[in-house]
Amino acid sequence: MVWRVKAKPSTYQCDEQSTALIMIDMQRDFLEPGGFGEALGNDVSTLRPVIAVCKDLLELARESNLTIVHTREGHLPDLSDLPETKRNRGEPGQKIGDLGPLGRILIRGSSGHSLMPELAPEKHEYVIDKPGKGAFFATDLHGILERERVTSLILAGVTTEVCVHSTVREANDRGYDCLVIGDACGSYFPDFHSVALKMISAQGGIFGKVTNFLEFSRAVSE
Ligand code: C5J
Repeated sequence: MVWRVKAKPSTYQCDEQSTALIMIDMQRDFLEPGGFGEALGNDVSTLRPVIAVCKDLLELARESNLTIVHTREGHLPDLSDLPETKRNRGEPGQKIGDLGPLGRILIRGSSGHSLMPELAPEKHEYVIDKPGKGAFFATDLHGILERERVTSLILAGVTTEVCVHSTVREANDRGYDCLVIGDACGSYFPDFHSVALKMISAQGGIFGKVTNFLEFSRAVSE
């Protein structure tokens, strides 16, 4: 079944056999008080509206039998995969690896590192742990997508201008056809969010195309 999604700058076309949903970093560390996002001085409540849209998107992807990949940004407890430059960012006591209300900040296995319970992965879905902002860097995401014969990616998650953007750029360079669901992405900075989406779809869709959940669900149910 071919889906034709109304998008910017033009209609996006894909089919369910070769399409994956990539749900980026919907972790407590970014969305809940006491995590990494708040340690960086952000108001994490700005991201809350995205959870419900991501939940609807995940349900639609499950009903459509898409390949589903969840990503989590985080580091090994011994910090061996954490570059010094990244470790040094933030206020003393609030850096990656320090102990916060949700456990060690952005460390694999701590409660802050886990995915939001509303968006918990199902058994057969992929969960990619990534040390960087882009989901292809230092992970086997590309291999997984090749094995699943995926060529089209539907992207959502947080934050729009950081990990979503980095992943879209990496995916585009690897030849994936990307569609970003704008209202299923969020940023602590509303102006960054809208500019980041424009940067993706500008210049003829230089990194990919952008739509919203309503348009995507319309195309799926047509
Ligand atoms: C950030 C992310 N914002 N998942 N990570 O540091 O976007």
